[in-house]
Amino acid sequence: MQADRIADPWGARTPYRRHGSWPARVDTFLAEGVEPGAVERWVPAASLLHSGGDAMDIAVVDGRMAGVRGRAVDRVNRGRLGPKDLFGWQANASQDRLTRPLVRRDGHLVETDWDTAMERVVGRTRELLDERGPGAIGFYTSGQLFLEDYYTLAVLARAGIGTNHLDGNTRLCTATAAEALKESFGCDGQPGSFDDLDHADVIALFGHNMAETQTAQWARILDRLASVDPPRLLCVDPRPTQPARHAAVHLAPRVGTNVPLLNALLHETIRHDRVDHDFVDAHTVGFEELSERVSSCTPEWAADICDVPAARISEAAELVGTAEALLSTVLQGVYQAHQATAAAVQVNNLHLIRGMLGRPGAGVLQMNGQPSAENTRECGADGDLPGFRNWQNDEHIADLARVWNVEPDRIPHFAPPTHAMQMFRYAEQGSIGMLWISGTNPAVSLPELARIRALLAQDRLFTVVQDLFLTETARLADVVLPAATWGEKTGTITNADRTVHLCEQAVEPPGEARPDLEIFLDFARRMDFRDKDGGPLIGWREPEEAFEAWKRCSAGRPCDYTGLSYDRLRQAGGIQWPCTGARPDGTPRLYTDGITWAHPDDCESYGKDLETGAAVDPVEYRSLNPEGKAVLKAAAYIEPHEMPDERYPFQLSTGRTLYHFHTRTKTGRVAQLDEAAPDVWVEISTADAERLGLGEGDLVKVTTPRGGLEGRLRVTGIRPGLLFVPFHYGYWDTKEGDGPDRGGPGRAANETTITDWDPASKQPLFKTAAADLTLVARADGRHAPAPTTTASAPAHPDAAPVTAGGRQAYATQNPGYGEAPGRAEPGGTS
Ligand SMILES: Nc1nc2c(c(=O)[nH]1)N[C@H]1C(S)=C(S)[C@@H](COP(=O)(O)OP(=O)(O)OC[C@H]3O[C@@H](n4cnc5c(=O)[nH]c(N)nc54)[C@H](O)[C@@H]3O)O[C@H]1N2
Ligand SMILES: Nc1nc2c(c(=O)[nH]1)N[C@H]1C(S)=C(S)[C@@H](COP(=O)(O)OP(=O)(O)OC[C@H]3O[C@@H](n4cnc5c(=O)[nH]c(N)nc54)[C@H](O)[C@@H]3O)O[C@H]1N2
Ligand SMILES: [Mo]
Repeated sequence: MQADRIADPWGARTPYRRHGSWPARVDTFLAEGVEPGAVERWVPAASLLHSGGDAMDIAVVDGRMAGVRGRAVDRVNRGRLGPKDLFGWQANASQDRLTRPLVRRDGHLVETDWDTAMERVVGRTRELLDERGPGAIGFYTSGQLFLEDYYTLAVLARAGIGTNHLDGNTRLCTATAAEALKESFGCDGQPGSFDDLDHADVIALFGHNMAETQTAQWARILDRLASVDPPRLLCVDPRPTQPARHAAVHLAPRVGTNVPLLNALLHETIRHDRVDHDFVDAHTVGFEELSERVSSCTPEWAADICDVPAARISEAAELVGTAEALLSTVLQGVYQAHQATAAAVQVNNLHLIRGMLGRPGAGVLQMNGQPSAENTRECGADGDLPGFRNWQNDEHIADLARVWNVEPDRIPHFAPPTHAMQMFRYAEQGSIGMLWISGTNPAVSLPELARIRALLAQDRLFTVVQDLFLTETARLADVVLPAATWGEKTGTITNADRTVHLCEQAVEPPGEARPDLEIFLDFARRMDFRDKDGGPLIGWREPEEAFEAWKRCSAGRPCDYTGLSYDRLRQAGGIQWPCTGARPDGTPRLYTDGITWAHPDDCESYGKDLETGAAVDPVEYRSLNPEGKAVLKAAAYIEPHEMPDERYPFQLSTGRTLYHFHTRTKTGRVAQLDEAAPDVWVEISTADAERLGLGEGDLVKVTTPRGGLEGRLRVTGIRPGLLFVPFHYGYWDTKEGDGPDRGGPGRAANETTITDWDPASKQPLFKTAAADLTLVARADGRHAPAPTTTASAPAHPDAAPVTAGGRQAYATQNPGYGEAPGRAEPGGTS
């Protein structure tokens, strides 16, 4: 069966009942003119364009990628692929891929060979180490490389260079997920499983537009909704997302007010005594204080702050309070909003007091966003130590030093690992003299872009950028290293429910582009990093050897990989960690039998004060939680730092659309996806548009104290008082490669966002700011370049043409194939 998968992003329904198994449906897209029979090889991989880990096979014809097919036997997606995955791979073959290293000479980036480029990097590293020490060097990496890349980077940065300045763009993405898990459970690690979607009777989505950002899992929910015993949904989102449209209760709070809303849900749960007291007594500390702190947080109190009717809050409380099996998911509407960690922790609290944890259907998904954000965290390529080790615990440092065969004091642990926002501050001030950026485009994705551009452009800062394309960031670099990517290199990625997939190399990278692992290993070799016995610090050369090295580092920690191997992953497909000799099939859910990693000797973190971010000291933690139970941590509401006023009367939020990925370096180069959402737009509510006499397609300017952007207006069912802008559109045209698309800076959402972050997780606030809106020019028959299939659907259906992809977006869907999950032959039909 063929379908236009731009017009129908979630594809055909395959309904199934609660506790049933999700039927397979194999989605396939082959390039124009490629017949299924012509495919020479199907090479296994998993999605690199979101955190779902959707399993897929890459079609190879004549040594080139020719299409993709979902893998029916994999439990994560049962063959389904969303539009980004069906079409996004085509970007790999873009004409403007970087194929040779570049170095800056007389102000210009010019092509060179690898030796010259790497010697320049090594030369500058040595100079800075000699003159100023390891603290002058920083690494800013990604959530889109492979586990093997991150682990290697973590070893070379922390024990090779000896710097504390290593973080990922995961800081912008899942730092709050990690922090909330540490606060509640003492340790990172996703409690739930996607399989809980099959068993839950109530699913609550907090600030998570799953329909657009995890399309396969949303298809799973749609399939359950289409059956006779559908789950009931609670959706908390100020926009009319698809989940909101399907929800039994939709709350559209004022942005930045998740904490009071959740406190009211906790209040109601306790008031009606919908509490699992046995669970609370056995597995938690802090219940009395939590009860006390939320005792005044009535629905009426929250209604005022959140600007939603008290009656709706009571309905929501009833929904979550009476669920038999409650599954909650949390994402950027919480993590990037005001009081991020405090709010995410209240979701954990709701589950803990209701005993909704560790059994089918009852679980929390503190979601990830990026495909390998989980690996960045577990490998310690972010502001954590490898294997979720605790930087404040000397035993953990000694253990890591043993794994790496170095002296413990070689591993910086005098202070918490530096977070990305602080690293950019150090680069601005000059104390960081070299910044090596891999797999991320901060000149579009960090807040307050005018500042970021200025600091990256400084002469005194030596910047290395490792990417596929000459991005906005690469253009400001001193050395640009051309990387190979997904499909061109081998390695593993771990999705948001701890499922590890192997992605195998399908084709050769273009020109002289090299896998990230090779680049890091080349640097380590040239730097000649040694262990304490004079042997090489990093003894591996191949991805599989790096994976084996990581297994040794993960042994005995929560993210234990010792039962996994490339062969095992080839045979079985995705497996959820921890996976050990004793548990060779992996672990669907954590905390099935009590809380396991919160003991003072084991925990990754002793926690932080949610208001100030101050670290709890070990002695205090030990006395509070001697037995290592889950910690119920209360939080009071604090007003957002930037509230609307006369000058900036709107609230402004930013985020995603279904068809694009981040700064569009891939999706902007693919016709099907680009055409579905070709340029930035601004969403406004019907009430505000009417009040201001504005309409669909009007060109408007959005201004904040940091800067402004222009885009066409889309009038939607978004909550009044709020504007929404997608953050995908940088100031360089991805299609041309060498020229500003529409006159340079002026369309990126981050021109307007604020340099401010959550005190506990240090995640920047992309979702809560105050803004002004002015008319630039009337629509004159034009409409906003925004999709109609998603949260950006116009309030009046006729306001804009319906989003469709036409023939070029036709993909096959084969329902019913491969009913039982089993061995992962790169399977499916054509
Ligand atoms: N299509 C697509 N999919 C992606 C990505 C992509 O770029 N494109 N990126 C991946 C990555 S890295 C990530 S992190 C995820 C992000 O996935 P999501 O978090 O689902 O996406 P966002 O659009 O950032 O934000 C989700 C919602 O938060 C709501 N929101 C804003 N402020 C508030 C608030 O104060 N409270 C509440 N409750 N909600 C609020 C917004 O209205 C928005 O609909 O998506 C992943 N998947
Ligand atoms: N205003 C606003 N800003 C946001 C957000 C928001 O919601 N609103 N969301 C934030 C979030 S959650 C995220 S995750 C970030 C994402 O922000 P970024 O990570 O900066 O965005 P990407 O476009 O994904 O950048 C990834 C880069 O890596 C390159 N790349 C891809 N694959 C490979 C590879 O295999 N190797 C190498 N070396 N490079 C590769 C791509 O070409 C691209 O340039 O944005 C954050 N910024
Ligand atoms: Mo993200």
